[in-house]
Amino acid sequence: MPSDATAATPCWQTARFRIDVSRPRVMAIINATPDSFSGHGAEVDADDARRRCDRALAEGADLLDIGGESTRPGSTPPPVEEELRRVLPVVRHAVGLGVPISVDTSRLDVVRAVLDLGADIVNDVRALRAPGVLSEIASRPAVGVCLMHLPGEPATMQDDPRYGDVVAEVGAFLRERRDAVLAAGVGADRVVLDPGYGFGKTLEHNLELARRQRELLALGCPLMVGWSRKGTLGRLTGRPVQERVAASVGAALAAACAGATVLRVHDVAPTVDALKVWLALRGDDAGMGGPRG
Ligand code: HH2
Repeated sequence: MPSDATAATPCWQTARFRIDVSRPRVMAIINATPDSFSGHGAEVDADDARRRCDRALAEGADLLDIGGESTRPGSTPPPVEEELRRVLPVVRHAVGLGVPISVDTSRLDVVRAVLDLGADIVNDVRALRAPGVLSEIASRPAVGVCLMHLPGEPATMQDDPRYGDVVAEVGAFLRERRDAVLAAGVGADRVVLDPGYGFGKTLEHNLELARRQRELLALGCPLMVGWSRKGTLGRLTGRPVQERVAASVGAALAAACAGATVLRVHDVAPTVDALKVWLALRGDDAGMGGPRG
């Protein structure tokens, strides 16, 4: 059984880049989906998604996270051919941009195809539980992974979620998945964990996780968080999804203060500004100079 201590690392090893996560990094969300909760609702346009990649980098994103499946509450996955159709043209473009490229997927065919194109990271909301995915990742020398907590499936995850101690249960799940990944031969420095804010959790569960987020750092892996524009922020502010930028920046900053080092966001420019100021105020203003160690 791998110990927590050996998993501790300030770097995230990915296929082409060793990312210094001793300070927060901004991961831009590039959804190539027609149905994400955060916007669009129109047919996917690969040119538009490619332009969003370029813009996110111009605004200071450190990494891009490209997704072809909406995992909003109540959603069901598209056919795998459709997910491939959405994601591949965007990944093909993004891998030439000189930054680490993550793909938000759970499916073996998509994982294989994007890694063959040169993607660096698999961000899996299902924590590499689909058949074949973990062994595919383990067969590659240095692909980074993000393992997220998701109880059940997005279609039903918000149907009365219950926990005894949400932090203990999310922590136990992440530990079990982390250990399974290490046992398959993936190096500890390739693994990042994510509590999955908004996934199978009520407002109270999300707040409890946020307040005790530091407890998850005891697992010894860097933490990713995705608060951006989520329903809990809408509940707290009374604002619709398009008006949650300030709330999202506030949540990302609070998560960074509590030790999260990969911030998954839609609104790159305001997040980068907020981090610059926070790092300068705490005397660490060299911090936003790029992720590659
Ligand atoms: N949230 C979403 C999707 N992927 N991955 C990680 N690691 N953490 C998250 O919190 C997370 C995630 C949902 O957000 P979004 O991609 O904007 O929406 P949709 O799934 O509707 O496309």
